[in-house]
Amino acid sequence: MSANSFGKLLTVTTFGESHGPAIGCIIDGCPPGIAIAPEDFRADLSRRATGRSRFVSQRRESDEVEILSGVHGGRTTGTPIALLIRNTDARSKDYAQVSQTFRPGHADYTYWHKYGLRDPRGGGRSSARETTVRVAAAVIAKRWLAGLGIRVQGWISAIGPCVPGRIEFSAIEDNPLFWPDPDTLPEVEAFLDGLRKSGDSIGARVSVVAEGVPVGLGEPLYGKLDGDLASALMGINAVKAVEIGDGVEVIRQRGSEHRDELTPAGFLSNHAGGILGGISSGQPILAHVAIKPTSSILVPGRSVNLAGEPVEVVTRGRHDPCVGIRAVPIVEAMLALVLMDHLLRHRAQCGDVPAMSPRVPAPPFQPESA
Ligand code: EPS
Repeated sequence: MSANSFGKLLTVTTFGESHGPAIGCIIDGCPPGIAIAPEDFRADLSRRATGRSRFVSQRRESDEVEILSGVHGGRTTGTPIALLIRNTDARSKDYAQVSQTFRPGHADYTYWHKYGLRDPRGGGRSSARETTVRVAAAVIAKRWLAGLGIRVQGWISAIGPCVPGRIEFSAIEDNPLFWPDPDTLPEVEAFLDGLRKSGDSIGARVSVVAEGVPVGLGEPLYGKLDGDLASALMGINAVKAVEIGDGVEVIRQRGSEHRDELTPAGFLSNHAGGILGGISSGQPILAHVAIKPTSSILVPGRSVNLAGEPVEVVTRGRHDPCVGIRAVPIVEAMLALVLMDHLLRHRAQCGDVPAMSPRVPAPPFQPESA
């Protein structure tokens, strides 16, 4: 499988560049009969879109999805689904300077050295634009998962030094930052405003939970659910770390603290993040992703040009001060696609039983403890 495709039974191949005519994807292996229409993509695509608030890139794209194949009469047919989104607001002149140099911290450098040439306009494939079609593909996956009682929700769990005091699920979609704590929202907004004025950028932590996932998804040893999830999440541009459950905190934990004890009524905790031995436990799947600060910033930085001479780089254009904000629906998308792929894989090998009915019930997800 090529490096632009992921999944085993449900595969998604993305194509296109940020400043090319269009971006798109091919979804193969999708079960027939899922109801889907072009307007069904709008809600999730607008959650990820640029131009939604002063805290994100001001590029304006309509992100209208054209369904080219695989859907007839409003339902998936089981044949490859092709989705296309045209780029309508690329401003390539912003990249004239970048074409002769390397932005410090950007993939400019490695793409150039690997391929010996690059499409500098908009960062090409290294742009966040590519993630649009992953989110589109996952609209179909989320719909299929919802039919099985599985729901995926992401939120921002840190922006630089700002951490939410609590996680209120009902508040996440009420603000463009996906910030789950209304009390500390003004503080984060003030922080981001100051950052924008300084021309700098900041990193972020995105958390995601999938509830209603049955026990039994994931295959030892090279098809572990957490292994595939980590690969899918790390495959998002700008991701520098992935954690499952308590993640790096396990370093400080004792066995007696970390283990999730069992009673006939179910698990008593979820330090494992819903995955034991690479296989889902029936508990909520919980993952966290660290997103680096955007490298295209106005703060001058040292670099070299294509001739290897020292230069000072200042990157102008319509860049995100915190690209992690828009990553929330992308992280949800990758989790949904991995879960759908693994559900299909589980069915192919084991059939629906017993994975579709957990033997030990899981307690509901407690956002406060995330
Ligand atoms: C991006 C730079 C900006 C963002 C873009 C990601 O685009 P431009 O090349 O026009 O300056 O707007 O994000 C999107 C267009 C999008 O849809 O996510 C980058 O360098 O990654």
